[in-house]
Amino acid sequence: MSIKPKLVDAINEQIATEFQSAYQYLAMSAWFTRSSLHGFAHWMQMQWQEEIAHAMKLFTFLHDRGGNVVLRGLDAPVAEYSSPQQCFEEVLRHEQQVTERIHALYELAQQERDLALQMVLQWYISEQVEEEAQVNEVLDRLRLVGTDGPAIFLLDRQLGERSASANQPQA
Ligand code: OFO
Repeated sequence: MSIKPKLVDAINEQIATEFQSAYQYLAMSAWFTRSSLHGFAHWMQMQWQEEIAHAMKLFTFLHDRGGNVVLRGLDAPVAEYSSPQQCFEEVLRHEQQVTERIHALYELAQQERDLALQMVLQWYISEQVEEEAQVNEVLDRLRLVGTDGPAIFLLDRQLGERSASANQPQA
């Protein structure tokens, strides 16, 4: 069943959102590297890779359905943060917005009775639950340690051990 133009547009929009997320996390990774927090920088690079995989899953889906992938321009990401905590507050705010967008896209897929798109988006809905939970966990720890240098250093080492999530799509 061919995909409706309205859905093609909305999926292209979501592909851009995922690439924008990737771009933002890469900028955050650069900021952490400049701040000599290499574990945080690694965490952000893992996040960057995940976002690319999220974009590519929809990219492939749209092609499989006979829709045209049209890539959009990205905004320059924010490059400076006042602290690791402020940076992660931004990550949480961003992921909450992405969750809202995924939910809106799912509702559109329901209205347009596109079952295949709904199936694909169910994966994104549960992925967003995982993403927000991961970010909240780091943020809770950052709020707890405040500006305590040794505790931040310990957290940096822990975040440096992050490996790729088993729940990622094959791009
Ligand atoms: Fe693609 O999950 Fe974050 O943005």
